[in-house]
Amino acid sequence: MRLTLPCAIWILTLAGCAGHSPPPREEQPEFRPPRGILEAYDHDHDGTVMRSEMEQGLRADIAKADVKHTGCLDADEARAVNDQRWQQDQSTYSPLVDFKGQGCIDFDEFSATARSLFEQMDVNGDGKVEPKELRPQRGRPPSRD
Ligand SMILES: [Ca+2]
Repeated sequence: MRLTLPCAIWILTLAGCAGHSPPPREEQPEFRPPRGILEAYDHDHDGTVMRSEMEQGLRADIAKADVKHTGCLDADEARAVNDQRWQQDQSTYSPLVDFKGQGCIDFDEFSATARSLFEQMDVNGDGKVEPKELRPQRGRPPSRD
């Protein structure tokens, strides 16, 4: 593919800008990876989070939040959980979302964030997130074996 003239000019313009130093960045809040969400479910503190461990923890958490014992968090209950999450850690804050649109937060919706994080971090797919998966070394992806 040949470069068209406007495209070539655009590339030259970009190259010309590359010599300038970027403006100083504003102070960023400390970034904490969301692995803390999973680590909270390491009930026996052995450094490895089993899927069953996480599911049990999620069950306990929703039971605690479900103060009206309906099995589905209404707006008040969901707000209480969201407020608490926000206060605990703003950098990993993930609000409960009624994505099924049923007017309350059921266990699937309640668990969605932790479950998807688990899927991402369980690199070798063995149903547990081990220390090497929680804290992979910089520049090296965790091995799959
Ligand atoms: Ca694993």
